[in-house]
Amino acid sequence: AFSNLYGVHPFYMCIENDFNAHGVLLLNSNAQDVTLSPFPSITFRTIGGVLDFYMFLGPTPENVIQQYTEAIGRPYMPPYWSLGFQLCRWGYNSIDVLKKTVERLRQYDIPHDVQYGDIDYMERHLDFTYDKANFAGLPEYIKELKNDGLHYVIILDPFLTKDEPQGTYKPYELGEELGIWVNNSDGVTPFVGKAWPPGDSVYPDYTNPQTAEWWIHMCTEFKNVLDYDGIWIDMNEPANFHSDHHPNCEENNLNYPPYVPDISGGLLAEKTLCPNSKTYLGYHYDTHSLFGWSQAKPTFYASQNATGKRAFVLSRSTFVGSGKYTGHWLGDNFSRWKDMHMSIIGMLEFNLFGIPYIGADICGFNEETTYELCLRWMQLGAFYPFSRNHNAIGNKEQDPGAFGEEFAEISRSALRIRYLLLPYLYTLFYHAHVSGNTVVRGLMHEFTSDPQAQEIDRAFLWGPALMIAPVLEEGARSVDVYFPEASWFDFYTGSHVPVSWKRRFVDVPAPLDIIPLFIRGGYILPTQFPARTTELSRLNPFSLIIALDEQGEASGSLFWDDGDSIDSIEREEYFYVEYQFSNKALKATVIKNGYHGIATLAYDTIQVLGFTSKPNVVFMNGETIPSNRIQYNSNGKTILWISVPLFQELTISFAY
Ligand SMILES: *[C@@H]1O[C@H](CO)[C@@H](O)[C@H](O)[C@H]1NC(C)=O
Ligand SMILES: *[C@@H]1O[C@H](CO)[C@@H](O)[C@H](O)[C@H]1NC(C)=O
Ligand SMILES: CC(=O)N[C@H]1CO[C@H](CO)[C@@H](O)[C@@H]1O
Repeated sequence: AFSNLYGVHPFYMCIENDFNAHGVLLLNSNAQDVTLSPFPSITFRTIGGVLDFYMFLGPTPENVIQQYTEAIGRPYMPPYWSLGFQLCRWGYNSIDVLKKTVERLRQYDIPHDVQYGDIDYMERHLDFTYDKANFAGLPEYIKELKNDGLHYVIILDPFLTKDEPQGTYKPYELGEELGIWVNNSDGVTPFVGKAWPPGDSVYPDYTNPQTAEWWIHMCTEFKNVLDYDGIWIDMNEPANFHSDHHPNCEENNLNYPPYVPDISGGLLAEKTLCPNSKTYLGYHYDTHSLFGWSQAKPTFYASQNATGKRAFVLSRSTFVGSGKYTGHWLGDNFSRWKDMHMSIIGMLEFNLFGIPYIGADICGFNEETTYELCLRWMQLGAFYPFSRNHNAIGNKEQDPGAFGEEFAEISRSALRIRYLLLPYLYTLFYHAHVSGNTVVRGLMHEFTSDPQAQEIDRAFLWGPALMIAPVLEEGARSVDVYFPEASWFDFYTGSHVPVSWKRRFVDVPAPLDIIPLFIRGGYILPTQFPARTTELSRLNPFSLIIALDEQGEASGSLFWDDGDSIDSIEREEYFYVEYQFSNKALKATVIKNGYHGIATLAYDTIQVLGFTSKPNVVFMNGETIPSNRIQYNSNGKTILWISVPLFQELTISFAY
């Protein structure tokens, strides 16, 4: 039942009985089993390499991940556009279908920032080509999308056919000349496998620095053909359609070791290369699990060098430290309710692994989805850090424009909540990048000593402050939500949830058009009015949602920059403001004012959740706010309409 997936992360975090957390890494890339038993105990059983253990002492779960990512590399800062909604499918099969799909999202005004091409955009599945018959006009269409504020991501596979007529396929011929393929055990002839392209394929050995140069060169050259913004690297486990039945894989201890960990198919070579093939760093036996990792870094620089902008890389295979260069999606899942639930667990895991840019294929990849599953998945997926609807070839369409008016409307409203909250999400990525925090986290990170919270895998948090409790069952119109010890506010109404709900599971209504969301008292969330793309939403006014805790206090921060230039943090070209609410007053303190684009941005509303009565007077920077600009609702939600530049220091006090 348990077998290998796409990557290896020999790391765990443990919360002890005294609620102190620690983490352990076994930095080892060989094939391995990890077994848990109820003693409690954990057993690593690896068939090679060094027993290189690292301990991270916490004591909190967030401390463990900060320490772990300090050791392995902190996550990269994603471009702002890559936090927008993304659409893909394998098997548009023609540019007309692609255009129609994009057009219906536009018709329904569904937020849409990124469009993908899967392998069917290529000519006969050859990397660095596009299908000039079925996708005639693709380069021009990509320009059109970009003019409309969208971004375009291409897929590239890590295998190249060696069987094209001589003189017609440069990527292979140049690589052959450079001698950069993974070789057979003789160290001179390339290992040959079978993958998507016609004929047989060779595999670039990304552990070789020369391969990295070749790859960056090919990607940069291809940018002149398709004006892409990011690169999606698939099949980099690496995948081979042949298994052991092929000529290679001689009988020896590397190919057939005395012990084989629990691998699907029971062979190390199953659907991949022979373990005794040679890479620059050593035998594939030792480097297999590093293939995707070694490809991520040169792809990061390829994306950066080709576009001149912040890199965007999405990799299927990952290893310890991959998060410095790439995001990840959870792979080829199925359109099943169970897989939707599992995606929350996968998302929480990859946040522990230092890869917070994570999500699953919304609506499911394999098999046919259904209206209700896909709709509930659009709602959940609106809260994946990486939010992409993706479908497999041959399945009926499942983009949010494909199911008619009601579906489109509900998807649109979930995505508009995402877009509203993007400044908060982007700020969480800033904290992940500079301090190593998780972006999405389990309730146990914030409520560590609550045994119930440790068990929750059906709800999750964005940072410390937003709880997402999706519907994960067919036909359900309510969700059993656990409320740990804190003040919680209903996101939609701003009402305080009853004190009696604390430390209890409560059945919360969730009609088809609602995903239950709760804001935690004690936090200030920066928001921005949504739009169809982030290019447009980034121009809109900002707001603050101030959710008070029991002491009437709250805090938060906002990170902002141009969203897509390289190393804006390292070059100090950013804006950072901290918010503090106490003694009935908000104070915004600008810590860093290094981004010139901040000048045109302003706050237009401030919302305070949790006042028990209407304030008599409100002062902003010493001046009285006219009473027609203050609205107090009986549920305690207070709204102020203001107009203040973002860069200005701000003090707003409420008098009774
Ligand atoms: C693979 O073979 C080529 C010659 O075909 C050679 O130049 C290269 O160094 C070899 N690489 C490895 C890692 O064996
Ligand atoms: C291009 O890639 C190389 C790595 O090969 C990197 O050192 C360099 O900084 C990159 N240049 C730009 C402009 O991104
Ligand atoms: C085959 C496969 O990759 N299945 C994955 C589908 O998605 C779930 C959750 O996202 C994973 O747990 C499965 O491994």
